[in-house]
Amino acid sequence: MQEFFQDRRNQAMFGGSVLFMLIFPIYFALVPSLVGLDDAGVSDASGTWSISFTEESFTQTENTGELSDGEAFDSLFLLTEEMIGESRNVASVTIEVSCNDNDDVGFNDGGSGESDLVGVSGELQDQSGSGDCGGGNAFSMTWVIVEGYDGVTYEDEAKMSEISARWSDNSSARGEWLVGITADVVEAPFPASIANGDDGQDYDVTWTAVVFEVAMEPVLNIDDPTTE
Ligand SMILES: [Ca+2]
Ligand SMILES: [Ca+2]
Repeated sequence: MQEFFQDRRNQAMFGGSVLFMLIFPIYFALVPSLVGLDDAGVSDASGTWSISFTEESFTQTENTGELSDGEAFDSLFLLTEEMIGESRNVASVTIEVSCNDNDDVGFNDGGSGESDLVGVSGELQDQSGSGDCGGGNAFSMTWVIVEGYDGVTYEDEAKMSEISARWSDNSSARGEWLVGITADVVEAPFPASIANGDDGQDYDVTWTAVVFEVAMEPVLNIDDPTTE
């Protein structure tokens, strides 16, 4: 046996065999999760995982049409369980409202908005915002559903169930999102308004929901015995 190990080539072969003896049982124990056979036992496997994300965005755009000063428009965005899918989570929902007041010069319009999330699942806080037309968005609101989501792959040593829980949206954000947009039309005082008049403003509205799926792959960081 000692002679066997004196040969450097035999040492390497033996080390390689040990390495595969270790890797294969681990690999096959994890195969069901790799191919998506997610039963309770497997889903709670612990170890070092490479966690990655597949992302999809749902976008809805609309224009409010011409609103007079103080007039309101209800913008609705429906985010359904069917759109999200069972294995995916909602990272965030954003509404952006922009306008371009080209009706008059020197009397820039603006707008304001207020959410009503009574038709949305989860404990989400209502928001409000306001701003001027031109120069980017008049206002925007973002609801972060899964804190810290950035879509970047990372490694973690944990149970699969812990990682899943970390990235869960807890079934919130589903339903009918509503933001009421109110026009703030500014025009030159009379009699300048005769020449420089402005009796309305329209607003572009963009809703974006970011939805993602988590994938976990085992990281096999077993020390190679041939290099020890
Ligand atoms: Ca104006
Ligand atoms: Ca206007």
